[in-house]
Amino acid sequence: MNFNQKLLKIQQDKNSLLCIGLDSDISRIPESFKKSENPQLEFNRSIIQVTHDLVCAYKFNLAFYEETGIKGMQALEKSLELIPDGIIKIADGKRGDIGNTAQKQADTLFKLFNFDAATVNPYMGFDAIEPFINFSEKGVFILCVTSNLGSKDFQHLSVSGKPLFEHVALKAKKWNQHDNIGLVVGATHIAELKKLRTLLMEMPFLIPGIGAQKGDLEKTIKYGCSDDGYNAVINVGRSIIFPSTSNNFQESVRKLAEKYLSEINSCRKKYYT
Ligand code: NUP
Repeated sequence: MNFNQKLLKIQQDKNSLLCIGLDSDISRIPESFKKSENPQLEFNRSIIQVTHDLVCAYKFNLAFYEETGIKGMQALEKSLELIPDGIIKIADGKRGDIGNTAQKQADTLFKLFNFDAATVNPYMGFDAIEPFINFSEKGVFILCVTSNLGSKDFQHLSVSGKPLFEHVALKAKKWNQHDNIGLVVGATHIAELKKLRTLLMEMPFLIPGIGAQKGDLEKTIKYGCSDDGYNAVINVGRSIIFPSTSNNFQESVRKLAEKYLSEINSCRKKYYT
């Protein structure tokens, strides 16, 4: 089964578009985990234990594991093993490079770590991401409109009458021969999200920017899903994994994940039935 079909099936089976971002920033991990041999791993374990039934995916931003060196790599490897089957594991490293290097990047994430999907940067063009796309059972999310302010510096520039991000989307459509390509579209850019969804009705969109970055969840669901109310992967990181109360950590994380899932699902009911 190719990646995009696999993702859709998981979303349908679990009735969830929620992706939790395991950006386990060592400087924000609660003190109670600091005593353990590998705080990032224990922190992730405790989140996965209480949220795995609620999510379609977990996304790991690799920077938070690179920062802690060998221990970070071990935390990454072991955290991935803790995730039950039927959940997509996304490596967010925004990869892409000349062919032989990109091949190493893809082999590392897909073969060594066994991630199901990765984010890639389209700036270097097709050959820089082709090694990722060639893994047809793995997903490749191409940066299209990013959630940050700087997205306007290049992504919105008009090129041959269209913004650059639209060219990226049209190329992604063309390159999607294996049905395993998706786009990254920030929840902080609703007009662009709406436009992209009309251009690419079936393609999965990985949508960060909800919670800490203050993207509008209702509009994200309204404009970000395909016709059937699926194919948006709604990433929430800090707003779930770092609860503001210091009471029972697992209980707080569970409540936050349930809150986001229920908000997502009530918006889906409103716009897609
Ligand atoms: O456009 C993007 N915006 C963004 O925030 C593309 C991303 N990959 N991200 C990532 O999503 C970001 O690096 C972080 O890992 C996550 C958002 O986390 P949070 O704001 O929910 O904590």
